[in-house]
Amino acid sequence: MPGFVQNLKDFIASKIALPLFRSIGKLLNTKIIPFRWITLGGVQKVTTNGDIAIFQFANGYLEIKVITESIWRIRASKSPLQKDHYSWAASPIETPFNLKVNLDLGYYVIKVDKNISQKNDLLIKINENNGAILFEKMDGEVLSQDIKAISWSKRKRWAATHKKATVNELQIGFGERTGSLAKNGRKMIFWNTDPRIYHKTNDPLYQSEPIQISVRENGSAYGIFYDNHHYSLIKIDKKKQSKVSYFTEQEPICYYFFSGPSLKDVIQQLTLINGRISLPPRWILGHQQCRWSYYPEEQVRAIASTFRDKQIPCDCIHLDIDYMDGYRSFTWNKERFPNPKKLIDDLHLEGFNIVVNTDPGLKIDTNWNIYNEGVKNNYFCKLPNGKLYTSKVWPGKCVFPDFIKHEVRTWWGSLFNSLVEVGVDGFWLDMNEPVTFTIKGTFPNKVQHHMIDKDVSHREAHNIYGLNMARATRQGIDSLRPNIRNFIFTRSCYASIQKYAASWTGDNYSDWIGLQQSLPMIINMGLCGQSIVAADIGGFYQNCTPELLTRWYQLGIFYPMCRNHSSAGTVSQEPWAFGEEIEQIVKKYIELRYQLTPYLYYYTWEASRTGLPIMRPLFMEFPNDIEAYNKKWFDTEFMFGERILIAPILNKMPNDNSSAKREIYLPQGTWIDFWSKEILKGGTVIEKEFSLDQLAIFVKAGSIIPTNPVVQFLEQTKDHPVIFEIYPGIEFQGKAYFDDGISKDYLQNNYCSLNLQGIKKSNELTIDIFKEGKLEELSTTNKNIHFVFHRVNKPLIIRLNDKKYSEGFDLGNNSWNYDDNTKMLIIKTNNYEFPLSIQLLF
Ligand code: MIG
Repeated sequence: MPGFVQNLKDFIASKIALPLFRSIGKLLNTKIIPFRWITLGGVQKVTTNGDIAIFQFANGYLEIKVITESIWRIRASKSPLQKDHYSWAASPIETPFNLKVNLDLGYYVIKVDKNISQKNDLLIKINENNGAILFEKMDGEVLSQDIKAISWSKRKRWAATHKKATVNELQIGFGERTGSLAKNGRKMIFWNTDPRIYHKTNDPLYQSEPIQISVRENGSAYGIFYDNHHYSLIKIDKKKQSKVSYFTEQEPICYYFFSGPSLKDVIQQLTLINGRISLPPRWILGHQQCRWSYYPEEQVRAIASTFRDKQIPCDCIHLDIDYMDGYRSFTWNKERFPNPKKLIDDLHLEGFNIVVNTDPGLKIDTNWNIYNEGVKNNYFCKLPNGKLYTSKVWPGKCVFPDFIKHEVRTWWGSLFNSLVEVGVDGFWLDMNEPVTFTIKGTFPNKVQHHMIDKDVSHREAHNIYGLNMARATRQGIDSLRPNIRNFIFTRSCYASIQKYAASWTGDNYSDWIGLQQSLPMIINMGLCGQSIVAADIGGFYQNCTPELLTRWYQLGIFYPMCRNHSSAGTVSQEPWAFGEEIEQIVKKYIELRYQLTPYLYYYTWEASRTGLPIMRPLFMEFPNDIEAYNKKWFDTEFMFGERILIAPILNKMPNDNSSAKREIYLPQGTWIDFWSKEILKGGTVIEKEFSLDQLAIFVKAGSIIPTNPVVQFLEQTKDHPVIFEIYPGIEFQGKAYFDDGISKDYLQNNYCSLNLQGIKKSNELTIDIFKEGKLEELSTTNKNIHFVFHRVNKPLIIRLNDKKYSEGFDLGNNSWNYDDNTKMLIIKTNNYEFPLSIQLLF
């Protein structure tokens, strides 16, 4: 076929046919919000029972339940509420509290029954005439207020709430969405979709996390988790004082309210209910390489050896769908991969971990035991007439496991045995929105799922299909490999997914918008509790360019998970794909990620304990800095943990130029330029040019950042010293976390976490290091620690606990040296005990 005909065909397919199909598909999935609504009406009866208060209205019932002083649950229904409430996301939590209700000036005031309340405790007021709810803190700050009481559509079973926000409140969270971090002015649908379109207003994408977090310029924040997994929608109007309307096809409507008072508090409260990540294996923090698809086996080996030959660090290679036999999940294509076990064993020896892709659609093939077993045991989704539901996906005609059903989850989990046996390290779940190759793009509503004790339509189970696939996989693999921190990541999910799996932002495009959007997207997903998220570095669809790949790595090395991935049919985009110059720059940044892994590892561990994200919006760390709430900054800069600020280049360089210019806001305080160690005053905007190899990184003054030397894969760090980089300041702070990186032994206290604190006085600088956890050392094989003080005066004497040392002392690995030019002091020691006190005397 002549080239131009092919090009024309491609053009028509991608610019006309695809968007047309997608628009029709979207229409088929869209639901129209009803017009006529009934609200609660006046209160008729109030009963309290321990932690619960129930209000009976003219037109419905409202239940208020306290969980903690700052977490309350609201449920409402047209008919009396059932006592037990089942949630696919929230864990039931025993509460020690009781409620008390008073009628005061037309409002029922509901408080926790205790003698002394704190100013941040939450109380709720309910209007006795119309049922509107008001959420207030004990100190009088109104957090949220119904503009209209909870209401029901006259026909069908929709429920709605309409709440008023204060002036200039930012509405963030809402899971995986395109566009700015703040969703003020947006309409957002909760209906898991494989979108194919990824521009700034396209909605929805693959995941549903109905979580609203509201932040104010005074630093106060509150959150709402609308725990309704049915088709739902949030509309936020554009005015300065926004109205947030929430509609769901579910009844009873249920939501949790989190009263903060700070953003960090809200996230801890939310993740107390929805769960937190379990600590992943350390290798997932390394660089990961993927492509649709690497095959046959020789190509996988070639990719692996290219990384090692070129000394570009890499911890993991992903195998996309083409490793399978006819796209049958859990099988291998024998021609392409004759001996998977041998391949994986060999790659393990080279320090690579292997992740494989698995899809839910299972091929109809009566010669395949997995298909036969599923049919025999009723594991697949059916139609109302009892016949199997079938549709096309990659393997051709498929059936689909009903993950909503308990036995199916157990069965599915056990199927991973064959992959675990050949040594597969991680599991990648795809197409679980679920996708079918039809115009609607997913199952028809009539498909049946078995939910606890009844059959429900797909309409009801759609948004929790991916969540339950991930849950089944997690439970299966954890029971196959009980003492390993197993790694699973998924494309589709519902809120609380972090308990089971990490995720990535799906099929983005190799364009500048794709790069720009990944920043607010990953932050918002993190705020919803998903601490480990990746966006495809370099972009998935379309051809990446050398400049885009470089800038994408400069941002991507700070994603919680750093994975290069691209679609079949696009140009290669491995770090070396665009020649020597780009390769060297990309390598330098991947190496930087490896140097910073001890710092990243600490924040990953923290995420598992508090739910706090790794990539943070500026206003999370600087809640009292008004400029931190400026979209210009929060959409283009972020904090990596508590101490490092990143301001990436997100735009193409002008054609006649060899650098890109950008403005950077440095929040209040003192900052150190990571590269030059120059000291800068915060609360200011700086403007700078960045050539292709440059990236703006700033460290908060007084930070102590744990790092390690560049290694090719993270397992090697155990043979190297840990280096604490100490940035100039008056007060010093840092944290670090160490364990074996792979087992669950850390849960038995087999870890070492360090808290470093210090202070500088006129002729003395002291750093005290306190340890938590049973491990005596930082790793089982290496005991060496280096302390690198930047921009410090030369000390006369150094003291480690009670031992005094003068310059250059050398007792094996113990020494200190000072460089007058750079004003850098390096102390090396392997002879220490915690608590350790380091004193520099000037
Ligand atoms: O229909 O497995 O988002 O990462 O490379 C496409 C092939 C199916 C979609 C995933 C993408 C993956 C691709 N998959």
